[in-house]
Amino acid sequence: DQIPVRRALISVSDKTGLVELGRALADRGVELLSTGGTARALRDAGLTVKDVSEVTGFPEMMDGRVKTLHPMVHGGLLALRDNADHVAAMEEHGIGAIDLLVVNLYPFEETVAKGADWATCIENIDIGGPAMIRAAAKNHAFVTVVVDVEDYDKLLGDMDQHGGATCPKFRRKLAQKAYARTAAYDAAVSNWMAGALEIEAPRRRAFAGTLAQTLRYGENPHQRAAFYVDGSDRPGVATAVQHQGKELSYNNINDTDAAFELVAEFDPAEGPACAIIKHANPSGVARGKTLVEAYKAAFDCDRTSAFGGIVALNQPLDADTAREITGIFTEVVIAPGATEEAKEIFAAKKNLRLLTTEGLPDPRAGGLAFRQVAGGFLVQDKDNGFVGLDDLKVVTKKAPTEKQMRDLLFAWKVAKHVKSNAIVYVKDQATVGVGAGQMSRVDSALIAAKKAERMAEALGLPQPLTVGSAVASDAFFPFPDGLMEAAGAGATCVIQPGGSMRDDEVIAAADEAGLAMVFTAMRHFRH
Ligand code: 93A
Repeated sequence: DQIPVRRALISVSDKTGLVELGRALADRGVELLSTGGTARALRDAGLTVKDVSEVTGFPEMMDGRVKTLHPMVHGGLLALRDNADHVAAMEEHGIGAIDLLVVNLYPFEETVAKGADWATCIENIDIGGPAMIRAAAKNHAFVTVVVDVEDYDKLLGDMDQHGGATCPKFRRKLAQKAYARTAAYDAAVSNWMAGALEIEAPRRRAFAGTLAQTLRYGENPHQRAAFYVDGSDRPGVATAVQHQGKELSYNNINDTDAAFELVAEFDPAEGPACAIIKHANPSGVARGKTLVEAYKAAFDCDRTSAFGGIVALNQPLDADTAREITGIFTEVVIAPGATEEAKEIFAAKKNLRLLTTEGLPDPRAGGLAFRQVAGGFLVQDKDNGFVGLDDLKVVTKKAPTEKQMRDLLFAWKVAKHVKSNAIVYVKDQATVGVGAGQMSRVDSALIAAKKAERMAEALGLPQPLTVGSAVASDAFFPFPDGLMEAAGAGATCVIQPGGSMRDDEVIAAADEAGLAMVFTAMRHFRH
């Protein structure tokens, strides 16, 4: 049924559009009730408002912690207008019906994002607001509840369409949105506490996200999609500034994230690095003396796949690199900044998206990773595992040289970001073959080597760059066969977790082939 809006309670922290809404409601003959600050803002604009404290007969107290938590308010929101007992109770206690509730909550998420202290965050947990929202949403058969500034115009539109009343369908939609808001709000509180108390993924219990953007479509055009953000200020695709080009797609966001998280493994203090991503896997990753050299070396790993790829840099984009990147079709470039000259070079390429961030994400920072399955979703800690030189154990007769060690660690960092089974060949701080996502480790080794052969042909090299390379495997070699495949491609040293039942056989095979091999004792599955 259509319910006329005669009496509204407005209590908002974000006062955007408040005066316009108040005036529009007053023009439509709606009586306005408000809490302290909201009432003041409306009065300052010349509107007539009744204070909630006048309705409750209680002053706002305890620093505003108790202002609307009163039967005069909650009775007015919750009473069923078609229930004789409810109506009698209203009459007996002088409770007036509230037909419209407009609330937006204390800015808890923004307060946390600003890095406020514990006490300030606690004080910004809204109690009265969510209580009213939940009450009004439950009673949406009679009450209209608005929690989003964006819905003010829609509210007025619906009222105008129905002679000052709202229609049931609209109220139901608003009620659904209202519960989404209070659920996300409480999840944000719980998540903030979980973060501060360092509560690990399996004990989190609630997960927060806010709708940031509705996407044109999902992984495929027939799938609808949206981007939710968790409010963290981690540099990355969610917090980046887009300088040009059309809106990012679902796949763009996914790949840009993969690219930036990977390139962030390479400390910019140790020199420039570049990662090029296709379908969430790297087609090439390299360091260079200059950024443009890093880009070229990453590109040379697999020029075919780099077409239409996503480029991530660990240092601000400069003009030389910008010029080089525009040489082929690239979807997105993400970097911790860009020079004005670089931006100008990109400006000529209308379809190329440039994203810049404030710094790089910390690959060792904690966080959560989600995976959906039928009937639920899996949650785990982000893979922020790390192995350094001191963690490596040489298991073969031959030990890697210092130069080989550097390439092994490089390959290991990349392998962490390649879909399992991952085999990564590296030479001179650049990938020369990446084998991703195969069901058998042997096939990943084979594919990576094959791609290196093809690149050697394209570049006119006498032999594939896998000859004399370092090779990484994201998990142990269960049998010597995968290792032998890598040796056959010319790898001379190997990094892998170890821990297979047949480690002895694998080590013996490595010794026989004259390989140097190190164990990390940590694996990096990525399925
Ligand atoms: O501190 S509260 O949890 N206690 C309440 O009873 C209460 N009622 C409304 N916060 C409460 N509110 C919130 O006050 C609203 O959700 C809104 O965000 C804010 C509006 O305050 P003002 O009108 O004084 O600016």
